[in-house]
Amino acid sequence: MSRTLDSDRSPGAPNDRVAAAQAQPNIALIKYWGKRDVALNLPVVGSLSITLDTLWTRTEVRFSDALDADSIVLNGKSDPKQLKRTSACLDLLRARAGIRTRAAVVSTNNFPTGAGLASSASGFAAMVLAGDAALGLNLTPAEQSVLARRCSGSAARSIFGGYVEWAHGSRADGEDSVATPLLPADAWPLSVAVAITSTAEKAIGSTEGMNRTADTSPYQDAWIDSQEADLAEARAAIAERDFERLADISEHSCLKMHALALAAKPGLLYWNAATVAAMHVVRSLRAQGVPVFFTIDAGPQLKAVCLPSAASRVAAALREVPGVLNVVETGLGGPAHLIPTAAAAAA
Ligand code: 2P0
Repeated sequence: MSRTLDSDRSPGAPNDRVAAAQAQPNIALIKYWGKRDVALNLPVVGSLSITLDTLWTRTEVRFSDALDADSIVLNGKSDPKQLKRTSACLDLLRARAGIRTRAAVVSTNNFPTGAGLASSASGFAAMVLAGDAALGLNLTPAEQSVLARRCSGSAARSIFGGYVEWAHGSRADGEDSVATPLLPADAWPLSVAVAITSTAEKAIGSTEGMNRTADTSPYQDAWIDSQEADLAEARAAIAERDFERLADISEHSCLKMHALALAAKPGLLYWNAATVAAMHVVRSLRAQGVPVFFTIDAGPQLKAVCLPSAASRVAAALREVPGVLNVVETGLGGPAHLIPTAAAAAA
């Protein structure tokens, strides 16, 4: 590699190591909530998710000797609040490569950040893929999933497309707490309508919420004890393409996670009035025979999962709910993947 003067090493210097990647958010049907090891970010339970397709994060990672600090630009703005987690994730990549080089990260989401749409899942999955490629680490998807998990738990699942299970694992070092793909998206296409009821950043982030729940909720043991049966039920429903069975177990897992969090001290209430109104609309549609169920994460958005034949009816019904600001329709998508750096820059 040729040497360059420091003054030449602005973004784009020849010996910079740069790559870009896209990842999509995922939605857990069997929820992750709670950590068995905070430092290694190991979950107390396994979880099972679907990866989406039209919502994405595109991220460029540029390691450059010209930099004396990491930086993150999110949706066109420097974002110092995200810097600590970004640097921690970059540190894992640097440790793998045996380097100390700082990096500039530029990331764009085409959906609201921090409002329960799992921007940390797609964000850190994209960062790990781009960082891996920039540094030439040649990680396997499983290794990428383990690294992404350390950055944000649900990011472990966004490495893969379609139906994905993330194992809680039993090893103390966490190397077996990795996601694996269960079924590709096109093997059982489903549609998802995301009812956006607020674009504000949530007051209590998932990490803090989980830790508070583990420390204070009286239902924590029951949550952990019942998770394996829920996962087995969801796996069977997916293997049989049994929508009703998947609907029942998914709503159960969602409501159980929220019951657990509601019982923390102080209780975690992630829903607003429109979230609850949308839950009733989905239940009413299902009672009329429409193949649809809801799931809700650590935020006020409701995700209605349905068979593609019901997608337009479900989206139209959600648009009528007072307080629903917007409904985003999507299908199931593929794995995180590399993209040209120009595509990330243009995002
Ligand atoms: C999930 N959530 O399974 C659950 C359900 C939210 C509710 O994973 O602390 O951002 O970075 O590991 O992955 C959101 O939590 O938390 C989440 P960290 P993460 O999708």
